[in-house]
Amino acid sequence: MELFYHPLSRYSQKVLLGLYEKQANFYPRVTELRDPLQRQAFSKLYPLCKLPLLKCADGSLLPESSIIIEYLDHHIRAGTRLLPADLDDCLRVRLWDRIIDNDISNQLFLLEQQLSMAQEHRNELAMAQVRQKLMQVFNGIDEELANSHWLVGDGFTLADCALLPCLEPAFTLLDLLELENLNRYRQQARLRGAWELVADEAALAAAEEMTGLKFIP
Ligand SMILES: N[C@@H](CCC(=O)N[C@@H](CS)C(=O)NCC(=O)O)C(=O)O
Repeated sequence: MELFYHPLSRYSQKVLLGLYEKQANFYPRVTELRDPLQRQAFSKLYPLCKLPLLKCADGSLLPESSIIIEYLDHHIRAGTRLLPADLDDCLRVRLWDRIIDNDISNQLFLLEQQLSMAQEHRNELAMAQVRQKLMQVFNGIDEELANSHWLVGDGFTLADCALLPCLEPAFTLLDLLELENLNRYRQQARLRGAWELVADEAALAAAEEMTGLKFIP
């Protein structure tokens, strides 16, 4: 298998986490979509031009982080079971996965976009609304975590693969320190071996960009 991804993309991190949890072998294909040549080459593979993209062992191509993780969970028996066998638990996992992608990850992206603009061009009202919605979702997650170790029950699942890449950006952009259960979850996430691998690669990529060691096209 080959994974086309970028270490700083949240949806890529979600799939990397799934791959490490499943102890899967794969060829890493770091793809820089800010480079016009790489973007052009990648768009021939996947015209919607979004990362991550999995090239399966049979050569077929699979986009969309949640679908990739479902594929991995179905085809690889080793490692963590990311979609529970029990149908009700599985539906809760899928529900949280959707909520996290739509109502956290994509909203964080909107906030980050606004913050990358000069102050006078920012839409402060829209930013406040996004922040309020995000706080609502994180309050719900905090309540959920009062009774469960990971997001859905005691086992690490697809829902956690979706949430972990959002945690540090969310703690940077929002005031989440008073959410006790979420803070406990954050500490425990930092100690998860698979996440450490993903976070280390992201930190290295961020440092290379900051120091100018890596040229951003
Ligand atoms: N729903 C997709 C979202 C993928 C996505 O938005 N990827 C971003 C990077 S995090 C991307 O490739 N953006 C490039 C672009 O839109 O040009 C998934 O779950 O994989």
